[in-house]
Amino acid sequence: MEKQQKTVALIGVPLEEGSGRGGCAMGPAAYRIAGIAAALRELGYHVEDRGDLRPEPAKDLPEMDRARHLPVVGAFTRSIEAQTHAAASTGAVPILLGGDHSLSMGSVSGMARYASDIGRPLYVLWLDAHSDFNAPETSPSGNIHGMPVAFFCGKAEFAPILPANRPFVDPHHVYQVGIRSVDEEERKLITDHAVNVYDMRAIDEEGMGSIVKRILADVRGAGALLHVSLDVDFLDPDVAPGVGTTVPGGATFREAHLIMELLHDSGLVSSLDLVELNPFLDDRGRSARVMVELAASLFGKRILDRPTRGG
Ligand code: HAR
Ligand code: MN
Ligand code: MN
Ligand code: MN
Repeated sequence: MEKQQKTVALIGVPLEEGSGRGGCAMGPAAYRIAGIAAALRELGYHVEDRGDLRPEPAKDLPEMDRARHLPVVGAFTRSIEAQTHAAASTGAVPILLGGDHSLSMGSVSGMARYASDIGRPLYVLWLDAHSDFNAPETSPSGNIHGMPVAFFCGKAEFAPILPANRPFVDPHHVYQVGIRSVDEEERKLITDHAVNVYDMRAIDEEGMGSIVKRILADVRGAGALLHVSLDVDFLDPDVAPGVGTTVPGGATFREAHLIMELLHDSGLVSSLDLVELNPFLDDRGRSARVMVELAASLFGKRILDRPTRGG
């Protein structure tokens, strides 16, 4: 019998207004030049490139000092939510080519709606130097890319961006790995809401493999879908310099690949964000290529075939 070919939907999100600087809008182009579609086709997927989203700024959303460029970010959120939900509903795996991290307000909300349609919970694996759990009232910068986790958990609403009855993600179903930069008030929020945070010290002490295996066991046990959100600054700046918010002491090349390999083997991943790539700050395309290599590992590229081990 012929194996059914899995479809991957590439959704370009040229959004940088959530980040407070220019450059992330060039991200989708950089991923295409780095060969993301070919890399996935080589692994046997049917790849549909759905082009770039270009919504008009939303006229019904206000300009806010504490949530900068809300009409632009909100318009993208609506369009990303709809496109992500539509792609997942046809059985495809949506990959969001960012774009700054505010795009996850739309992608995760769209996946949460899809998960609720099919009666399953949505878990989120957040690979980032930052917790991105600010609300307009707590943000030191007013940049919305520091707020998406609070938004999709229903803990930050700026103005009616999505319908009030949208499904939220339970903060306790969010697993953050690689964290090393958290603002003062944000620290209290992630503790109060019981977000599962594995900071860099936890990775140093316990090892990436054992942490990720534990997370995947939780997801499997819950019968959940898993959305993965990969921020370039999760990686050490020596590995991936093409990002506006570098923080020293990040994940190594191998730690990042190991996560992707374990995610692939788990078969649990339903959707992926690649965010915060800023090609203007990159070193001859290095960060774009690393992100494409990581995506390939997540979709099954491996060094050698391995015997199936228990657990
Ligand atoms: N916590 C800071 C703020 O809210 C910086 C957030 C930076 N976020 C990203 N994505 N680069 O993780 O402004
Ligand atoms: Mn982020
Ligand atoms: Mn970050
Ligand atoms: Mn729970």
